[in-house]
Amino acid sequence: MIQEDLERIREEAKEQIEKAVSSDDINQIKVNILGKKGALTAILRGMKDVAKEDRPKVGQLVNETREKIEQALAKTQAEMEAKAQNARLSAETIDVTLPAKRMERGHLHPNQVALREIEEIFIGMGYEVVDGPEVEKDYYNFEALNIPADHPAKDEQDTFYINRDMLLRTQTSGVQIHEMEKGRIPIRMIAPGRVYRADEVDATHSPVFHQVEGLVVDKGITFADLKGTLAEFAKGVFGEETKVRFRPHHFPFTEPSAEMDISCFKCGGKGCSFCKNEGWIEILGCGMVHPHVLEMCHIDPEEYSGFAFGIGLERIALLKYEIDDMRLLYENDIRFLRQF
Ligand code: 2NM
Repeated sequence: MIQEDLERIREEAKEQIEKAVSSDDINQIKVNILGKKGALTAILRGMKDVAKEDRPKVGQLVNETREKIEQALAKTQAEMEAKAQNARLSAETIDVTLPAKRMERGHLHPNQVALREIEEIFIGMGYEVVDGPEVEKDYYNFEALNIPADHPAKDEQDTFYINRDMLLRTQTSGVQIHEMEKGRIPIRMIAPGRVYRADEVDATHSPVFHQVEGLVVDKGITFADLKGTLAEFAKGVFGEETKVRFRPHHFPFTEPSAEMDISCFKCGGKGCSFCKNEGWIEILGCGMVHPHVLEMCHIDPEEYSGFAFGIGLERIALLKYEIDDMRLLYENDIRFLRQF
């Protein structure tokens, strides 16, 4: 009897669906029962043996059975999908109350810390911070600074030339020359920036380093102004108790010229390993702007005078943080930089 066969197919389908654990199982059941070679299809094929008048009724029964099985399959499929979705959601749950992962924080480079401090000190004394080109004319780097054509600093061994009259500045003095040429006096300025010299890298040298040069031009500026200003600078960077001394020196662009030492901030001047038993540490070069330099900038040396100085920024940073090798400043090792 077809009715009994259909009943049996439904029962079988029900059992199989109950056992199904995956979508694959469901699909397999679909194929087995409803597919081309499935049990239900076989019954449809057997319709030719059914009496003509019974065919509509039997056909309807087959269709009902098919629909019921399809509904049961769809229901189970949906349940399985919902279960899988819930499992995924609970696996992906995040606890928003957990503490956040620490963000890696950036650090100022020791050069930058030192520069900001130096700028603060000079801004506090009424100075302007001025910028200028790193690629400079020979004239602004050497000639206008009274550095003669045969001076050893001009040698290709020491200076990076771009061509016959352009070079990478070896000091920031060109910025001061440009400023003097503008003819706006008084001038109180510092020019911090990158400078280039054809040096081999070692613990105290680098072909690229930084200077902070300064210039004051006005009526009646004397060496006493220079001393007072640079003593203030030294105290600002190395502490109020810092003493300074000036030793005669020579620069082509200043006359007289001097080098300034500070009392050793480790031993207070008594002598220790840090200052190599000197009690003093050299920190900058300075002097009264050479009259010829003023003249070349159309400033009358009879009416105006000025002082200038040049500070090696790396030297200050190394001393301040007691770093014994300049190369550490350029390696950008995060373990080093984290300390500043
Ligand atoms: C130094 C030492 C002494 C200096 C001179 C000038 C200028 F342009 F005014 F002539 N600028 N910077 C100067 C003076 C630089 O560096 C060790």
